[in-house]
Amino acid sequence: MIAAMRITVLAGGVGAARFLDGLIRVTDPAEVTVICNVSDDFAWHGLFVCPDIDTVVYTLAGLEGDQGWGVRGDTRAALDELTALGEDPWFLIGDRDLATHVWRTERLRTGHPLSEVTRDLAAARGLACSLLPVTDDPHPTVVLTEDGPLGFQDYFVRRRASDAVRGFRFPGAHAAQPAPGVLDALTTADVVVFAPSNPFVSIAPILEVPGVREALAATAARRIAVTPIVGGAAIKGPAASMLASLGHAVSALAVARLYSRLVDTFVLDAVDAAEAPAIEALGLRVCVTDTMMTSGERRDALARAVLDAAAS
Ligand code: FO1
Repeated sequence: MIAAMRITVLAGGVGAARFLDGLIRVTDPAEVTVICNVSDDFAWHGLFVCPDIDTVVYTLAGLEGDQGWGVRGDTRAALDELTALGEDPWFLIGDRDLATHVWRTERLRTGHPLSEVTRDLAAARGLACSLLPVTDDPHPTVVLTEDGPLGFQDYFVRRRASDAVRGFRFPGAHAAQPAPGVLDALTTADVVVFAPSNPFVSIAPILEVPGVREALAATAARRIAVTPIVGGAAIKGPAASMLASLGHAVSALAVARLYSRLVDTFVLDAVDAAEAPAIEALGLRVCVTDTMMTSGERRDALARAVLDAAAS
């Protein structure tokens, strides 16, 4: 195990959960704080679903679904009944996962903030790290497409990310307050890691919460981003098509450009090693390693490489 450092991770999506899975095995989980995107959250049949929080919880609890989200081996009896009632089953909520949303919705309805509910969820699932939503306030992503604005899950799941993206809006951002502990976790960390997450719809909405960019600028922590793009493709999800739609190259270098004023170190996959000089020319240190987290060992190795880069 690597010597204890206080590590804060900005996280959203399956890539972040897999990175965290390795991280908590190679370092003391009690020193890890996860600041999680909430801009994918939405209401499903009146229930409050937090996909990024749940993906972290299930993955770290050893329940990771086959697709990276949901609960492994979950059944879909409730969804089949809803379908029999005439509902379109476009968003696949499994039976075990459903219990989480029922429980969370009731806790929120009775006045508990999302940060408290998330803390209790993480504890109930045995997580030893701290898990914080970036904000307790409503802070959705609106995806701007040629067909007009779409809610994130409408864009991503219902319409299978098939629309060309023109931009994003975060209409709740100006009024959102960072959740308790978020700014402290940034200012007191030894290392802040941008997980291998989508820069536009996972990391950007975290940065949009007032105070987060300032805390990142003020922290003495090493700030390290892990590439979500490997060999010109996204590890998972729509990051590659979003980069292309928005006029960027689909490359790790393009992501490094987006992050160049926010981090000091960029973790690049070995297949993209040729991009290292251009990333260094942005003023970033580069760590070249294997970033494909296709096994537990590779997740651990990536986490170790990130912590080694932080310590060097
Ligand atoms: N992603 C899909 O592509 N299709 C689904 O039906 C789906 C259901 C789902 C249920 C619970 C959950 O926590 C996540 C789910 N996801 C699904 C993933 C989710 O839409 C995305 O991973 C995140 O919002 C992007 O980070």
